[in-house]
Amino acid sequence: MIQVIQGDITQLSVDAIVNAANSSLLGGGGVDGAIHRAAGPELLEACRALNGCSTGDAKLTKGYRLPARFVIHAVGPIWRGGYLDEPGLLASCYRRALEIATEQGLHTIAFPNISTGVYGFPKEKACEIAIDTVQSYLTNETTSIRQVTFVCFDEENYQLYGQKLAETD
Ligand code: AR6
Repeated sequence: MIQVIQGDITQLSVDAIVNAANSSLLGGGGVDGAIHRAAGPELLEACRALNGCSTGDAKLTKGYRLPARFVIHAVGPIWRGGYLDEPGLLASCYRRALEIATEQGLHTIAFPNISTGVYGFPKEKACEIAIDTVQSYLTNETTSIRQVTFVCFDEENYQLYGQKLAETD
């Protein structure tokens, strides 16, 4: 089951929230900053031990002070015009997050709108890639995941996700 809500992902009591991280995994602004503030300093310590993460990939930590049990740190691409495999890399980081959740036997996972903030990925295209990748994963793979929540912070993304999910229902 796929749902969309508008709000702050740090408040969610799900098995894992996904972070829109950068390849250093050492924190930043946007949703990454919010997650580190809410999780507490143990999260940064855990991230340091991971030695970074490639674009299009994801890595797991515990959730520490968050209501979520785990954080899956996914690194989306910086949009540079669309000719450097940005769509493929965005799909890849959604898929890697789902694979990690499956490896851990998790049931519920929440995603922010990866790459659509400071990384500048066009929102409509990112929304299509996110929904298509999640739908295809849930249809084609054996997984423990029962619920995927897209957490939109801004109104524009919330509208886009609502429309696209209504079309594909
Ligand atoms: N809950 C849910 N979504 C949020 C929240 C929140 N608390 N805060 C912001 N968003 P961004 P990126 C939305 O810029 O584009 C960081 O510095 C926001 O409205 O957080 O992948 C990292 O360290 C937007 O729709 O991530 C990287 O360096 C979405 O989250 C870089 O930014 C993603 O925006 C990653 O850039």
